[in-house]
Amino acid sequence: MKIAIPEAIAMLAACDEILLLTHRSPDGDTVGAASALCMALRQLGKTAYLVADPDMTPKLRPFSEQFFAPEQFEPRFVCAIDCASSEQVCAAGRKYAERVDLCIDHHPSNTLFSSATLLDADAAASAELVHEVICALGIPLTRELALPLYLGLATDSGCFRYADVTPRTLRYAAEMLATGIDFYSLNRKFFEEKSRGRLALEQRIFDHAEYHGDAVFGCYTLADIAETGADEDDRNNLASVLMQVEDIKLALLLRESASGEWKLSARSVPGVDACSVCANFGGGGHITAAGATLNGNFDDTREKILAAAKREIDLRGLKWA
Ligand SMILES: [Mn+2]
Repeated sequence: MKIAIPEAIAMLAACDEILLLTHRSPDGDTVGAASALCMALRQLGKTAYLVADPDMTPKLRPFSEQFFAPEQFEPRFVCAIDCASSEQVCAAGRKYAERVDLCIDHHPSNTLFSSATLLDADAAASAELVHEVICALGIPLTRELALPLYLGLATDSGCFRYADVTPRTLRYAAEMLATGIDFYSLNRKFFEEKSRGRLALEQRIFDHAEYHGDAVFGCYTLADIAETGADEDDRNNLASVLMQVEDIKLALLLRESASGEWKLSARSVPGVDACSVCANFGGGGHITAAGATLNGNFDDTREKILAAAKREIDLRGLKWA
């Protein structure tokens, strides 16, 4: 069932012993929005924790670790943040994924797996919705609350560059900046600095890149990861690097995972549907940023992806070569 802010507020005001679930392959939005909500709920005197995800990346740990639930914690209320489906809930929270009471999300592909869902696909980040929830709860926006919310807004919007940014996104960001957060350091850490491992991996992706007219296909393997020393953080949002290529409308990045599967990340300009490309393989996400998991050998997997990409490019009257 879809609900609006007032009902979400009523649910949060009435509940206690709360566990907040973040999604697998955690990003700044799921972590920032969940951490801010956790802080806000604690300010209301409630017991609230984040699921202790051991896969939390080093860059995101400083925002999340202090809220991790102790092992013996048994929640009475489960709230998923930025999770579009129960499968997306991180492994550490999987046992609660089928009993989620409230989901706060902005993915248009949300499966409404939660008892109640506060879904706004026009929000650039789940942090935008959590900001509204926190305000509606009557909690003043402090610097402590604003920093993780800003993390969510900034990371999901590519530092306010993506097409899903709205005046609302920037108004909320302005409110966050007004609290005196150190946005410069955060922006530098998340959007400017790259480790040497990241740069080496980006170089390999471009070394292997195949250009097909308005689309580009790139890939990297477990060997590339080992040889470049790129860690989990270094591998975040690599598909968007392919979108930096001039005139590219659709970028596809395939990576080998330790489980033997292939993970596809797709990015596109508005008007090209990266999500529908991924939907061919049971994936989903946003129209301009989506993902899917595939099985099979590399050559067959690559062929299937290129065929799906060509269909999308042809559908939009774009160039394939
Ligand atoms: Mn998000």
